[in-house]
Amino acid sequence: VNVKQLHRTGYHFQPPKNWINDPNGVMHYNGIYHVFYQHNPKGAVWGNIIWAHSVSKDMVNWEALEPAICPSEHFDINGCWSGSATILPDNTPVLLYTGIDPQHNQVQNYAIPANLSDPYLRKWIKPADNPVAVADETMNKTAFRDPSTAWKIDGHWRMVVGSRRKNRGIAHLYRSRDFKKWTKAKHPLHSVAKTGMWECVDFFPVSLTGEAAPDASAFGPNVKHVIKVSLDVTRFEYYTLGTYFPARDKYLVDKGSVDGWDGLRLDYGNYYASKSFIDPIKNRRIIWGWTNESDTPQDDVKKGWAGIQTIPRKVWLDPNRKQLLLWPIEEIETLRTQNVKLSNQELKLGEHVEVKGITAAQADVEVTFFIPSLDKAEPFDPSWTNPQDLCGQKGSTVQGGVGPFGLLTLASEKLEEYTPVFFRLFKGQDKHVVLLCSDAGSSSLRKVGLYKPSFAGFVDVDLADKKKLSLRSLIDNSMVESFGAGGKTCITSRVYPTLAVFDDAHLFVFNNGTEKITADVEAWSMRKPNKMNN
Ligand code: DQQ
Repeated sequence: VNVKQLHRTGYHFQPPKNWINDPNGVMHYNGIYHVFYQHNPKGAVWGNIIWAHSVSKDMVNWEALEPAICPSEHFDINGCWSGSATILPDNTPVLLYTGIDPQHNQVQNYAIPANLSDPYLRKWIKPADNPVAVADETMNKTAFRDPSTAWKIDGHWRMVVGSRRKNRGIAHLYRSRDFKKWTKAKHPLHSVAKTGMWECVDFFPVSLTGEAAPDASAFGPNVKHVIKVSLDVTRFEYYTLGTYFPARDKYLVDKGSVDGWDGLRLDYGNYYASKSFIDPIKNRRIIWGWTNESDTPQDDVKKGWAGIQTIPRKVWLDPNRKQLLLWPIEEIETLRTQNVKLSNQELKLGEHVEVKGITAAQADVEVTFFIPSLDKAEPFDPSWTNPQDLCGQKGSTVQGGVGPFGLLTLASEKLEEYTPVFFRLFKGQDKHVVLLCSDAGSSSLRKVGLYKPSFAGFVDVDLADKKKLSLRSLIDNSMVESFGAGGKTCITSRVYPTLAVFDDAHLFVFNNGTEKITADVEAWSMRKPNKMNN
């Protein structure tokens, strides 16, 4: 095996080589899924940014096409940065993107397909009336980027562009009648003090009554709206739920939905610059996110590549109406091969039981943990407001009352290396508090040059009647994408084991709490897709 490729993923979206970051312009058009992405065609570090382009019929197998947008004009000569796709009512797609101009200012441009009868839309044209939006004197010209998908109400298109004024994060609102001439609205759609630059702002409605995606222009009593921002300062994504009033283009954040660094996240791990779109085929909204490397740029140069896209996730509103749910698209299950089941597996304090018979380095695992009693849960200290700190303090080897219990993914046989993904339960004021961790601390014997965070998030579940918790992890060589409680809390980790690679990787279920737990486990080997941009 090529040692350099030890940590390459088997079924996640990657080009054969070089750097990738944000997914761009994701869309479904005439039976084909398109993903564009930020790409350096010349190396494994960020730079020379273009829009690379791949197409798919199932979002599992991908065919790489020639780059869609590259620097060529005065309005994008220094880079073609992130943006979005909008499909116009006459069924023509338009891409909006940020160009870096000769002065290194950020301007907004559009591109249209050269030939609508090409099913793959290989070639894109940049019309001469670009740029369509530039920062005025009151705005920050080098912090003005990532135009959103546009939505249309009463004959007026709207889009948002991320920005900041000093340290205030802003989603500037633009309006247009013809999609070419855009005018900035007097008030931004939303802004929050002390959050810094807002990158890759996404704004979309979710249904109050089910999992189906409402039309991008929907508003009113049957929907809620989501604003998602990628915060440059923390490198995490946050969102709020709220109500959108199109008459004055006002977004009112729901009570209890926190704007900023303590707010809800799409993912509590290595996940950034996400972008969503409506899939009309299955009537769902799908979101893609970028997962960066957690090794050094020198490692990336040696590997020859850096960055992957997460498995696309379906996104909809939790019936509790307080948060979103995210779940890997069902198409990914077509890669499942050998399968094993453990039913009613008892897990006593200190036990770990191997899930044998699958390729543990490349697997999909679903577990339900049954908790007989919550009596032994440790008391929750209300000062524990940061889940990541809490996970750092109370790792998988720190014995608890109820939990820690969960999976040891990408584990070496004797547990010199493992990435635990686990729950720990606490007794809170009036409710139990559930913590989900994905802890890279023990993931690799390599001591220097790796970022090994103890990523974690709280899981908002009510354990009063059903004392069970579910966990799913998509394991892929250096990637562990986990979904707690049906997608309430998602955590993505990148890890670089030295022993737990290929056939030497193992998977265990474990419990390190005094309360005995039982688990139903189902796991599958995951095969490579037939086509991954090769
Ligand atoms: N990446 C792009 C920007 C965006 C940032 C540049 C987010 O457009 O703001 O590659 O990762």
